[in-house]
Amino acid sequence: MECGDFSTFYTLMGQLPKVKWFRSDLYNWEGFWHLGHHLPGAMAAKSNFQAKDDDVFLTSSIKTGTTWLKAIIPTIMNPKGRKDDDSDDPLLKHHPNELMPSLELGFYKANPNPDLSHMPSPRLFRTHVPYTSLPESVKTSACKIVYITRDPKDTFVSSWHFLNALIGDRGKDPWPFKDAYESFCNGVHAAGPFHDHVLGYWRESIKRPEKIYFMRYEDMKKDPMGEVKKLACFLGRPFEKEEEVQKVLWRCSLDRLKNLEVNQHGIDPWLGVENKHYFRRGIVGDWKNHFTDEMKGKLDQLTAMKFEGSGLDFGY
Ligand code: PAP
Repeated sequence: MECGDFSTFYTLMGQLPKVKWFRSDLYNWEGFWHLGHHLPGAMAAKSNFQAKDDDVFLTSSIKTGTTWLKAIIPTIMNPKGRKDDDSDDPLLKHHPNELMPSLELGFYKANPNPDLSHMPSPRLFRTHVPYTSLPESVKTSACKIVYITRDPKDTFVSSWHFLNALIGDRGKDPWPFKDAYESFCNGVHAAGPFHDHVLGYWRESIKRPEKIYFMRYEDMKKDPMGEVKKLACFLGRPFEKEEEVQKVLWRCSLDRLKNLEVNQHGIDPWLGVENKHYFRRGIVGDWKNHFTDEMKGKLDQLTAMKFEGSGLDFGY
């Protein structure tokens, strides 16, 4: 179905199950929860977006380290991204969100049928929609998909901080941690249920490894050189020298990005979110500063149950 205006999608959205997620509404579309202001764009993209064979898609649930890859993938794809001269590095002037624009939060948010013909190839996009809700041509064309995930405990903590930072900007009280945690464990979370999101891409990546490259934030933190080399090979842009890998990693490092003027003071034009909120601690195990033993046990148990037999785990 190709649709020329948003009314069809708003009508459909109005018929979907809806719950409160702190101060926002989430709608259940195709088995996953979506924020109301993201969903019509996701529906429009599913109906109208046409993938090209050389497109690259970065996919993830929220707060799994996507911003790191939003910087790394464009830098790998940019012929100048691994060269010594940093003066024309796009990251100096653009938040990583701009280098891999979102389908549902960007192009298709304002226009259900945007003209993307001006985009140079290879086009780089990102999306938080689950595998099942991707536009059909993304699944069937030869375009490549990179998926990144993260230990659900750290993912949850990161998203809790992010939401509170947005609310804090407006001088409101934070979301009680326990309430947010219960909601996450119940699968009620933007782009949730988290585990189902991960499993959708994981299973497809096993079936079609040449199509979907599955990454873990923890692996990136442990062996960034090794992980980025593998990623570059998957993208068809292998590195020739170790220094090139180091250059890409340095350009995309949290410390560098966090301190760039554009990221300290800029605002995401599509989301109205301050760029600085995408860069926080960037560590593995931040959950230890927030979880009780009981919380850890319950979420680990849920993860083990959900992932049982899939071959996937986060090494608790
Ligand atoms: P998104 O879903 O809004 O795109 P996403 O980038 O996936 O957010 O997640 C943000 C997390 O990635 C933050 O983690 P934290 O809250 O635990 O600190 C953020 O700090 C981390 N992050 C952002 N950029 C980088 C980077 N260059 N290197 C490592 N981690 C990063």
